[in-house]
Order: sequence, then structure tokens, then C-alpha cells
Amino acid sequence: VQAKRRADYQPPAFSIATVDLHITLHPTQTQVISTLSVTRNGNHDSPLILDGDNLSLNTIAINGNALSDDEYTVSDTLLSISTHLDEFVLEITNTIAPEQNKALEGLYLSGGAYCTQCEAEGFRRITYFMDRPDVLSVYTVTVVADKSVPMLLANGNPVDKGEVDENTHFVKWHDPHPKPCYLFALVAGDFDLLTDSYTTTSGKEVALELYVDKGKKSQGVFALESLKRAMKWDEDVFGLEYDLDIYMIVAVDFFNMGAMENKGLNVFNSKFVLADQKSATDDDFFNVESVIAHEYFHNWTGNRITCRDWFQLSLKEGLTVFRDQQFSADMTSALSNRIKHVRVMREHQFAEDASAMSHPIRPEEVIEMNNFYTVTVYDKGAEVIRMFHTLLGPEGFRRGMDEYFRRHDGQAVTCDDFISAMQSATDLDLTQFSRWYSQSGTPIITVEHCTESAENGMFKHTFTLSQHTPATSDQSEKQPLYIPVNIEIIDKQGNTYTDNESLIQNGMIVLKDASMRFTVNAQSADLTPVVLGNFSAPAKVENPLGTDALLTIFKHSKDPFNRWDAMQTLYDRCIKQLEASPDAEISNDIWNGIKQAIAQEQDNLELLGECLVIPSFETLCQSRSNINVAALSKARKAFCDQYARSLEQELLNVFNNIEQSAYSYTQDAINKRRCKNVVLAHLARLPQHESMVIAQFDSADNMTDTLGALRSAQHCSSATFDSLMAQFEETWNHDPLVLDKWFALHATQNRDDIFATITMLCEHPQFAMSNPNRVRSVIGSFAFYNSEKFHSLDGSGYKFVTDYLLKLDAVNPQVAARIVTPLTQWQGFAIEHQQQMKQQLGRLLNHKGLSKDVFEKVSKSLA
Ligand code: B3K
Ligand code: ZN
Repeated sequence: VQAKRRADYQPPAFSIATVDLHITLHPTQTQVISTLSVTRNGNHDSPLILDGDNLSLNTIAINGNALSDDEYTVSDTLLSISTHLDEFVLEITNTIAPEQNKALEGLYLSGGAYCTQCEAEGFRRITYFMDRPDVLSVYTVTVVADKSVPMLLANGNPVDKGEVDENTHFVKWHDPHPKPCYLFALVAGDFDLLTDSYTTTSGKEVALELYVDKGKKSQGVFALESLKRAMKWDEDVFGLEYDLDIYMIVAVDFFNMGAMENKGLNVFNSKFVLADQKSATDDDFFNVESVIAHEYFHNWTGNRITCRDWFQLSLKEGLTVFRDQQFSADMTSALSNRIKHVRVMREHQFAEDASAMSHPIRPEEVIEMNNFYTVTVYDKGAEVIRMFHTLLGPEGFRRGMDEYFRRHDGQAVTCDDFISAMQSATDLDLTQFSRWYSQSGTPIITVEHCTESAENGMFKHTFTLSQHTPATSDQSEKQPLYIPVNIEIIDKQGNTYTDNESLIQNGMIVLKDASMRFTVNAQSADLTPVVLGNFSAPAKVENPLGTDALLTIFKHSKDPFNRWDAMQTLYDRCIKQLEASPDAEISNDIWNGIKQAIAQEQDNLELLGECLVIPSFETLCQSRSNINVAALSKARKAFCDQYARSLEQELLNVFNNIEQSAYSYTQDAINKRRCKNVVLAHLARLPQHESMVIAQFDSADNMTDTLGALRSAQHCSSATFDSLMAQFEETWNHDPLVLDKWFALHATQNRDDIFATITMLCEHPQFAMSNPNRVRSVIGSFAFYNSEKFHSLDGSGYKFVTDYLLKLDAVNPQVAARIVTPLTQWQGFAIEHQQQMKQQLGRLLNHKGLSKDVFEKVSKSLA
């Protein structure tokens, strides 16, 4: 297996101006006729090399003449054609079998419907082509099928339709915008259709069509409304309008990821389309809106301007994630969005950086591109875009974006092209900043603080900020980064200070050397520096603040995010204390501090709810090394138990003061439900409050509260949990998306018979290994979130997951490669864990026929 390197990029040897596809659908014998107009680029006599994967080639002709055997060679992965012509029409016919395609890449059947997934390199599983994002072509596609398949869709606008014969019909589509083949899509099936329309600012009318499984129409309404909000927002904030007459979204049940931004024809995992009050939680609604927006925003950042090569993936993904985050913040609330995204960074991205898969947001080396749709490329990529936004300000950022579109509309470009467009909009020199694209790893910012007394009862405070990025598996040398550090200096009364040198500007200081120093004069001997406020850069902070200082931040920081963050640090501290001495009791001072915090925020349920969340086990792992899982889980559990006992009265008050009202999906109602359910989960740890959990389960009129009760029941007696789960299953047996929640709750239970439980789940009539949503909800939830059982010291959890992955890999390598992640992240754990994890990784590596997806991650983690 050969890795590709970013440094080896060569421009394409040929261009393909137009692609004409004629596809006759059949489960095992789909026929593809592809007619390409090809032009040689420049002066060379290299053959035309096309990618192909799992295809059976039938015929090849150039300008109407069939090629003889010595004019081409064909292998498992390539078709090489020798010709001296500089311009010619190439016609290829081949056959594929969508029904046998369980990897869900290329053309496959989802339920009864045909659909495609081409990004990153799936088009080569449909026909021979230069399957790379810098070959842009205008597509005309004719879809032919039996009339039992009534709806035939492809990119662009429908231009013709009719009958082929009595039983067969066709629809012809034309997409005027040149695009790379990864944006090609075809869908054919029988759906329920929701229609709507949207008029752009400049007066263009766009038909909106949403295709869902029969009977699910009412669950598509919210997605369609979200789409219109996204279209409006992109016009208002970036001046970007939609550019075709029709925008289609299709929801399918079998899908490897969230959704796909194919030009004019998005294909979605039904999980990110279908939502109603009864079956979807507030989080589900949120996710639907943000994924709908994300794919829509790709129309400009991704489709109109695409990537030159796959190493540039963050060009479209980091930028589009940033755009969807800004949209969600505008639609819902900035604070809860920021907290949500920072949690993802700390829980998952930091873990990736600390693992053998560590890579810069623009990777240097790739074996299987699908492995690089990572939290680093996406979420850290978005944090890097956010820093541009912070440094340039909203107007500067907008100028940079405008320039980016002005320069590159219709092109396939690089991250450097983006940086250079941003550079044109600012006086700052972005040269050092651009290291964020090439350097991997999580920088650590350390804070030192010295206090001396000066004249007139004043004190001089000297602060030193330093940065260093620990070596990562892919890169041993690290250089200083250009880091915008949001900073607040406060005293116990809440007075704020700035530095004598005026290095702090608008609450921001730029740290670009290994370290920097500034001084503050104050009457107080006791100042608290709040460093990296609002997570102004994707970094860790080591700031040796006492619990007093953390509570001061909670009381006085202007930024609610920083108040939340101080609370998280405080909890982390307490848990560390319990790890060191398991029987210790957290001091009353701390409980009193938290009680005051609760009192202070009692009217701000949004912040209060978030502040009452204890950091997840996975987040705690990122500030620890040599982790003994049982000890850390025990400490976290002990803290949660003490928390519930010590704050029982306050928690009950919060719960009881939140008034119940009929369900509505508004920010205010969401905040209330969120806060109430966070509190309920704490109280559920006290046996006397089990009845509250049951009462909520019985009376809930929406999925958020039902699921909140079930999650809380995970802390109740197993009799209660089992009985609520059984009722839930009976109610929701017919709805696989809801059942996924039930699967996940079972799989994350810390119980001794967990493997028997999971085995049973896998035999559930609604479970199928071929369906990624089911596999993620059972096996994925177990591996990612059942830390105690996954990391059992006898190795049973690792072995269980490995046994499963060995089977799954043969069916769907992409999903297998996702779920193997926790196993490859052994670095932070104690040696006893590491040995067991590596043993299972070794079994994977030795497996005959292992996919290159899993091979890449496993071999790296054992290297
Ligand atoms: N661009 C797709 C992801 C494709 C993943 C390929 N394995 C969805 C998105 O990011 O919008
Ligand atoms: Zn995307």
C-alpha cells in the first residue's frame, strides 16, 4: 500500500471539458456509457490514465473507432489509453452491480433506492475517469430505469424526459457549472416529495425539493425550513446566492457519514433530515439545521470553488464548518454553540493530535483519503478560519472572502490561495500565521504570574505567556505559532486591568514568540488572568489558578464562556483530588462556591445548565497521562455522587423552578429542557429521586425529555433502567432512527453482562451490519463512550470491538476505520491498557485482506 504525498502534486495531463453519462439502472447489471471530450494539456506524449475500481469494462472507442488491444491496458485500478491525438472524444461502456455494493461508495442501493456517494474517490467505482478534484467538467446525465423506479434524479436542471419503451423511462439532466466528479450524484427510487420555493435577493426563483421515505413527509418540514433560513443567511452575511433553478435534497437510510453536498442534489443520512417533536430531540433538530446549512454553504465554499487536491480538504471543510457554526450561533445562541464546539475540540480533536493519526489541518501524506475527514481537518480547520475572523474582524474577513470569490470562482485551488486572499484584506502579516496549516499538534500556553509590591501601596504584576507544541507522531520539530490570545485580567471585586505596555488590544494579545511578558499595575495584590477566553485558539492552557481564582472568574468574567470554562477547570481539579485520594471529601468551600454560582446564574438557565455539566471522561483524559481507566472513572463517579449529595437542595430548587409548558422549539424552551435534564441526571444518582426520573419519562410530550429521563435512568437501579428501556422499545420499535438512541443507551451501560447485551442488540430485528447508523449506535457508542467496559483491564472490551471490526471491515471499510479510532488512541493510557490495546491492533494488522482504510490507521498506531 502506497501513500500519496502533498509535495508530489502534478497538474492533470489532460482536461475533460464535457462528460455525457447514460446510465441504465439495474441491481446487478447497471450499464454506464460515458462519453468524454478530452484535451491534452500542453506538450507531452503520456497516455491518458483513468482511475477505475471494481468495474467491468465492455468497450472503448476514440472518435467512434473501437480501440484495439494494444491501444490500452486495464488493471484493477487503472485504464491507460495510448493515443497521439490532442483532442478526441472517448466513449467507454462498463457495467457495475449496485446491489453488491456494501461499502456504500459509488452507486449503491439504500433500502430500495439507488444512490451515489463519490467523495472522495467513489466516482471511479461508477466509471473510468480522472478521479481527482482538479478536473472540472460540464455534465449531462441521462438516467434510465424501469418504471417501477419512478423518480430519476441527477445534478443540475432536468432538460428532457420520456419513455424508452413500455416498461422503461428516462430523465436527462444538465449541470451548467463545471464540477469535479466527486460532486456527481444520481438518485433513483420512490419517495415522498416535499416542495417549496425560495426567491433570492436578486429575484431568482429556486424550486426546493426534499425527498424522503414514503410516509415520512411531516418529518421533513423542519429541514426544508432550515434550508430557507440557510439560503437567506448566506445572502445576508456573505452576499452569496444560489445558482441553479432547483435545489434537491434526498434522505437515505444507508449512509457512511452525515450528508453530501453534490451540486444541486444533496444526499443526506436520514438522521440529519427527519425530525419531529415526538421522535427528535432538541439536539437532533439542531443537527438537522446545521447539516442542512453546511451542505448548502458548500455550494460556494466547495462547489463553486473547490480543492485542487485532497490534501487541501480543509479549504472547503474548515471554512464551511466555520460558516455553519456562525449560522447556528445566529439561529440559536452563540454561547451554547461555542461550548458545544469547544467540547468537540477538547474531547476528540486533542485526542487525535495526541495519537498516531496526528496531522496538520492540511495533511502531508495519505493512504486512504476517507480517513482524513477528521476532527482535525474539519473542526480544528474551522478554528483556524475563526482565528482569521478574529484577527481581521468581521468586515476584514468579509473583504477577504469577497476577494477569494473574485479571484477563484470556478477554480480548484489550495489553502495557500485562501490565505493569500485573506492577506489582501489586512495589514497584518499572515506569514507566520499560515503555520497553522502545516504544523500538527496542540500548542500549550503556560501562564506565569509574579507579584512585587511597588510604591504607594501598588503592586506590579508580571505575566509571562509561553507556548510550546509537544512533538507529534508525524512531526518532531515544532515552531512557535501566531496565537491570538483573548485575555482578561480581573481582581476579586471584578475590576478589570490592562497592561502597561498596551500589548493587549481589544481584549486580545498576540503570542508569536516562544514567550512574552507584560506587566500590570494594580492596587490589588491578587489578580486573576483569564487566558484564552472564548477558546480564541485551538490550544491548551496551563494556568495555575487556585479554586478561589476560578470562582472569581465565575463571578466576574464578562464573557459567559469564560465562566463556564472556569467551572470546568474547577471540576477537573476536584476529580484530580479524588484520583489522588479516593476517599477524600471535596471541601465545603468548594460546594459553597458552586452554590453561590448556582444562585448567581439562576435566571440564566442556558449558562447554568452548561455549568452543571461535569466534564466527560473523554475530556478528562486530555489533561491526564498514564491513565488508569478504572481509577479515573471511579474518581469521576465519586465526584458526581458527592455533587448530587452536597447540592441536592440547590439542584431540586433549580429543577422545581423551571416551569413546565407545552413543547415548542424555541431557544428559551430549549434552554429550560437542557437545564432540567442536566439536573435530573445529577439527582438520579440519589435513590430517593428515582421517582422523578420515572415521572418525567411517563409524562414527557417530546423526545428531549423522554431521552433525558432515560439517560438519567442510567444512574438509577437496573430494574428501573430496564423497565423504562423496555417501554421505550415497545413504543419505538417501528422507528429505526429512534431505536438508535435506545441501542446507544444500552451499549453505554456500565454493566457486567455488557457483551451479552451488545450481542443481543446485534441480533435485534432492526439491526443490520450493513447499516452504518445501526453499527455506529451499538458498536461505535460502546467503543467511544463506554470507557469503563471498553477499557476493562482484562482486555475483553478491546477484543470484543476487534472481533466485530474484523467482520465489519469486509463489509464497510469506511465505517470500520472510524470505529477503530478509540483503539488506536492508546497513548494517554497506562501501560497495562496499552499492551492490551496493541495486542488487538496486532490482530487487525495481521488479518488477511484488511482494507487499506483500517490498515492505514492501525499500522500508524503500531509504528
Ligand atoms: N463532503 C462530505 C463528506 C465526504 C466524506 C467522504 N468520506 C460531507 C461534508 O463535509 O459536507
Ligand atoms: Zn463539509
